[in-house]
Amino acid sequence: MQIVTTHRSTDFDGLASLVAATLLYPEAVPVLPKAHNPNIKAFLSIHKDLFNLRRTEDVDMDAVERLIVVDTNQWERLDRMDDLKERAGLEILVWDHHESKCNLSPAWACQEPVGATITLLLRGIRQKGIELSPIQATLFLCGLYEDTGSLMFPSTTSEDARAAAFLLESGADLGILRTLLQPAYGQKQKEVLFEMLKTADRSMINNWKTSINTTRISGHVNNLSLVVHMYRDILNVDVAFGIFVHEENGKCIVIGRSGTPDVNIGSVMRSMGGGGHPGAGSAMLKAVNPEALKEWIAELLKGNQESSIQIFDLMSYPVSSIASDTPMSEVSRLLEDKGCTGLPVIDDGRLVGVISRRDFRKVKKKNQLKSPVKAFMSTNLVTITPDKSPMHAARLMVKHDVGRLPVIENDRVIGIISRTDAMRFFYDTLPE
Ligand SMILES: [Mn+2]
Repeated sequence: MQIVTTHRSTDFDGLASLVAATLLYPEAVPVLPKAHNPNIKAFLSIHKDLFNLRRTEDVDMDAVERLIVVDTNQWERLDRMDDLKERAGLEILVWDHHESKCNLSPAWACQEPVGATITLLLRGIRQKGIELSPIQATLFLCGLYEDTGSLMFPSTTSEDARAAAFLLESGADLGILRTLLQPAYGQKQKEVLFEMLKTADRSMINNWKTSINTTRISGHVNNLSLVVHMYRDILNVDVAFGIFVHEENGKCIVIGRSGTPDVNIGSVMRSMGGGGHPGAGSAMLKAVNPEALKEWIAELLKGNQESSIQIFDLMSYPVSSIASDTPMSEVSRLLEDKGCTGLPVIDDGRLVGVISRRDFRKVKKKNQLKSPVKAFMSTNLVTITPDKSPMHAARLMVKHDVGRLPVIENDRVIGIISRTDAMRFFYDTLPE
């Protein structure tokens, strides 16, 4: 007998991959974990009969010869499959997109870091020329959109987008999709969010605006990840963590959300025994001191040097600069020669202004070109320190509508970062 199963707290990608696997392995019986997410519950309440899903207790485990696991690669995340762990001759196949190290010892695995596991299964389905029904296509697209944030999460690959196109061609219904993916934000979630906002604070960790919030909850609250998502939005921070302490048993659920590519929530959560993706993840911890937990998260973030490129690595130096008594005609020639759009104005090593091509609009008469640059330069200085992130620089440039920021250390200009330098970082074309 063959069975296919997925992780507990099953989400749409898990369910979609489970159903897709039964198309690739028609002999396999789909086994759905007992615990699944509320929107899955809602989906199954209408569609259950279509998929012939079983529970672990309904399966004769002794007869299982092949186990197909989708959307996870960990024994711990399966529902009551421990009996199979030591089974001699059991063949295990894995389809998964998580980056964590697989502990299932599979005979065969398709493990690639695409946006959703369903994308990998669709590769197999298309190769075999299997046609999908509109209901299947809708379910699969739900999984794809949920795990990729409708193709917006940084983990999204071009293959995910092609898979979405294929599913739309197969009749996936976006109207139904919208209803299914509608997050369950109700009274309980609202209460938790309000509680969090009462004690919300922000701090800077490695130049990321961060908020780590501890809130006590009682009973079961669904969809805390949505609450943390909204919390991060409202506070407008780069990284947000919610530590939810169960009043009854002291268990802590940690949920993280990141809006900056610099912080990989998944790797932070894996250090805590949980899991997730670069943008989102969670971990469950047995009775621990929430204060200590908060410090632990802060430590992990400090150590998260994944891509902590700083302004220092991107800035240009040495800096061409001019003195404030340089005539405008000379400045114009310098800008032309150097092919740049602006220059810092420095007197005795100190930044006193910035002149850019734009400032030349203020020159109305030709003889004004004889005037010194200090008459036209802008003295409203926006600068940055070398330890800041490119994201920080980009924000300053947008906020103050400037194209370059002098980089200041100990009152001296040590470099300059331009919009082009920042762009180079975001588009990943850094020179080696
Ligand atoms: Mn997934």
